Amino acid sequence: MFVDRAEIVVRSGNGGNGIVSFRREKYVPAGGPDGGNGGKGGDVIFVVDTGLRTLMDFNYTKLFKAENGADGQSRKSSGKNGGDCIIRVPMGTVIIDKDSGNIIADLSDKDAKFIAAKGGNGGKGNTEYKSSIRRTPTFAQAGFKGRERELILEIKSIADVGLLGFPNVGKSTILSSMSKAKPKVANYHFTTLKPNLGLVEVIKGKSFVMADIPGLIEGASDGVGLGHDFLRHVERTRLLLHVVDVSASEGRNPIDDFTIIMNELKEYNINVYNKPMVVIANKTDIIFDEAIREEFKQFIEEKGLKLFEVSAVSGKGLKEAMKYVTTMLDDIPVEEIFEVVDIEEDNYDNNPFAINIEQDGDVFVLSGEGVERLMYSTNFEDYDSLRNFETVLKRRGIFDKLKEMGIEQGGTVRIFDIEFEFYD
Ligand SMILES: Nc1nc2c(ncn2[C@@H]2O[C@H](COP(=O)(O)OP(=O)(O)OP(=O)(O)O)[C@@H](O)[C@H]2O)c(=O)[nH]1
Ligand SMILES: [Mg+2]
Repeated sequence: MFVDRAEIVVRSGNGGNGIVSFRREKYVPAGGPDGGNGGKGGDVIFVVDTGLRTLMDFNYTKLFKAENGADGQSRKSSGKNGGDCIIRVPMGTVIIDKDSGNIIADLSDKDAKFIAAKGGNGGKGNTEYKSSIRRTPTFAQAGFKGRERELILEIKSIADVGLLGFPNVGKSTILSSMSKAKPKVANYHFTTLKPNLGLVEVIKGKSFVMADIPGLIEGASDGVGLGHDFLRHVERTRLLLHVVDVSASEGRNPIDDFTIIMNELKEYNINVYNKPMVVIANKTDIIFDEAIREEFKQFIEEKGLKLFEVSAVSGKGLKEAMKYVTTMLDDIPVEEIFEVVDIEEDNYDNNPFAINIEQDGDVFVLSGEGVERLMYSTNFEDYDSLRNFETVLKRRGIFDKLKEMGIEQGGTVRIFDIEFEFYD
């Protein structure tokens, strides 16, 4: 089954904690602080891998984690940074933030790279808190948290190979016989109104995505028979399989069919016209005029195009055609077959200093990552550390906010399950 959409969860690494440590040397009774900083958490980074075609692998792995940074060490050694998590995706992958529904990245370039989740910074060790008035800081800073987010991946490229031709020539039959796709097949025109995608693998390990494009008719380049909509699908393929009913079962001559379609391609867009093309002469099982078939064969070969004579219902000749196509694709770059999409701003409120205040009766409750880390960083038995705790809250305007909200001297502030009395 061809998968062009996947949902995954990514998680960047937490920053390591800074630590409290003091030099311990022989004959030096009270050494200075030497606690090192925590290492940075790893990022989650998307990169393009031009060898990939589908998002199939994301069916098996759903969670992608970067490493956490290590805690600091004594002797002012910083903790090791966490390793990044590199996610390889096919070119043309669009990344959508599941929460907001915004498109946040468009990896349509072979060198495209996108950091979807930044790792948290490491916390500072107690060495960093040393100052002229605080010679032996007994507190350190907790590491900053990484970030977890749900993402949707989508590929906009519709296929490597597009089956095109007049209606009813057997395009959907070819797709269903060469892949697990089950497009509707019926003996009338415009059975297919939207492309169906199938994964074709006739050479092991070398699969490609094939689409049956709705039938084109004369005037398609002017919009006749939804021509424009259909032709747009062809634009985003690397190779065209031009299918012709060589049995002339509907009374048209295959050379005319071929010529009309080529004219429409040229009118529509010269780049489409110039795409690599392989010709499939289909319905060879019901040929009643060998001359028509022979004439068509000559006509195509004179153009220097490769022709395969097949029967899609019996499957005869199809495998060889697909093998040829597989090899041909090796030499056709996945260039710019993608539409440019509008990228929304990746606005994520990732303020690691954020502190929320809520009122619970008379009690003022502080929460948020900022306060969580501050708590973790504080040594409540230590006067200096407590002073630092207070200073940080003041500096971030929390005291002012509390007063605005009407806290009295001696009022209660709660952080997690610890309650403090408020004095300004
Ligand atoms: N005898 C014979 N009939 C075929 C062959 N290939 C397809 N058909 C028949 O031709 C009819 C049309 O086949 P489809 O595969 O639906 O054709 P299509 O090109 O996808 O048609 P649209 O989607 O309408 O453009 C069906 O009745 C098929 O069974 C073939 O090799 N031999
Ligand atoms: Mg069809």
